[in-house]
Amino acid sequence: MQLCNKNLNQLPASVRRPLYDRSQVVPAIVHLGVGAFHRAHQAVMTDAVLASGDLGWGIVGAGLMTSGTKDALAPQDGLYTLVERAAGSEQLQVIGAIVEVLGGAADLSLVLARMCAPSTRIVSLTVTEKGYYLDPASGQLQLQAPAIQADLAKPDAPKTILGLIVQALKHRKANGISPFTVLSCDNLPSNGKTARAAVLAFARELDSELAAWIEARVRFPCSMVDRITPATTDADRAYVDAQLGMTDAWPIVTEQFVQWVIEDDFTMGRPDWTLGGAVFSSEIEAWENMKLRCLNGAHSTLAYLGQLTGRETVAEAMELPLITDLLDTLWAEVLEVLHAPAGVNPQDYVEQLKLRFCNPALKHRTAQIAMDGSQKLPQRLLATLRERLAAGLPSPALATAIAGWMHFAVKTAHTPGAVLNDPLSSDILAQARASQDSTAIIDNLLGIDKIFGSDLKTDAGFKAQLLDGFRRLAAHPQVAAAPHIAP
Ligand code: CS2
Repeated sequence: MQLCNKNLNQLPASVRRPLYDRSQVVPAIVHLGVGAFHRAHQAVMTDAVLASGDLGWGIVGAGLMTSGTKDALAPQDGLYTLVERAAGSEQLQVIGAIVEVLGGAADLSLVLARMCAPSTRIVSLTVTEKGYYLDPASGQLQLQAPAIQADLAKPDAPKTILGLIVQALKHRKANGISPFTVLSCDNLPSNGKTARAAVLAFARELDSELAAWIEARVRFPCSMVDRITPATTDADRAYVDAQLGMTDAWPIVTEQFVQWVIEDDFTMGRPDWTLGGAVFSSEIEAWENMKLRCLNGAHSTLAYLGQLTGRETVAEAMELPLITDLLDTLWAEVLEVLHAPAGVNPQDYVEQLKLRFCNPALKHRTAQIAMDGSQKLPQRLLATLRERLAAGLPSPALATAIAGWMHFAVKTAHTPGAVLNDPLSSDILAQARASQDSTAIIDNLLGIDKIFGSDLKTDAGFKAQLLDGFRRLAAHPQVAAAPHIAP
């Protein structure tokens, strides 16, 4: 027996499920990037809206790169199980907010058609940092990226989010249909502004009049999203199947904590996501910076150190004093220059993070977080570093965190068969292999301007801290750095 509409009433009583009439739900949101995070976050909050009786906000979920989610969820009528887990307590809930699932290259024209439909009021995004095709350090659109070139050459058959959004908006403008709101839910600073800049830069290459219309008419609210959501494992699937008494091809396991802070700026209305716990605020930048720098900055730091010390999960990494001591100093460096949102005590926020990271019920792999470092370091670590440098403050913990990323790159470069999951992997690996001398390694990696800009490599004080951190890690008995690094 499989999870699907007709089997909902066969679920055990302990499993929560949609009690609203799914056949009456009207799709109004097209979500690009229907991965685990979206299904643990926005889809859950939207499910709460539907459960309140407002059935006007169904989600069409689209996977742009692969049809994996569609293959799993389409036979299940878009239903999947959410497992919220803490030590000793868990709750299973079947989520019904996704009413159509599209995926893979073959469906791109359908995705575009849904985005053009007058009933679509919001296009939301979780496509990760690299899905925006922006240079991490400068924020400039990567006009030379093959996918962008392809979409500019064939704008009627777009494959990137930028191509899809601009083509759909072109259709709406030509047909007198109101523009939808573009809602970024990715971990980027001022993610709405970032999405807007990327869309406008792309549109200007094609049609300046359309670009001006988008600039004037389309809204791109910023939002801070937060829920730790590890990739689903086969063990999770087997566990959920046993609990449901039926199969679920792709359940999601997440923590109990969830936070979403959204700027209230929508062209065609929006669901009352406060029903699911979201907050509307005009202080998104402060929320986003606190989260990116405290949570994600610490996450990346412990992911690289965890990889170097053989710690497979975040909770395991949090047992190592080398890592927890470094994080304590790192958080102190972050908080010293942070502008927290009004009414929030950032020290309390950090204490809560420690508990979340230690959650033994989540198997959040350090390898998962270690991916795409080039796209993550600037907003997670380098932004604080630059503010501290400008204030004349030393940053030994931030420097050590960056040194951890460098060791991870060097080790990957020297491990036969190892793959660096990063859009800039060839640049990074080439620099990481170029020398075995610590000073030269640091110079080479710091010379990748797309990540580090051109300022940090000329800062002698920072470079001395970085070299010190790099050497300390190389010499630490618990760190398995590449063996042949010379001090
Ligand atoms: C993580 C995030 O994979 C990563 O880089 O830092 O996905 C993190 O789990 C989320 O941002 C938590 O909200």
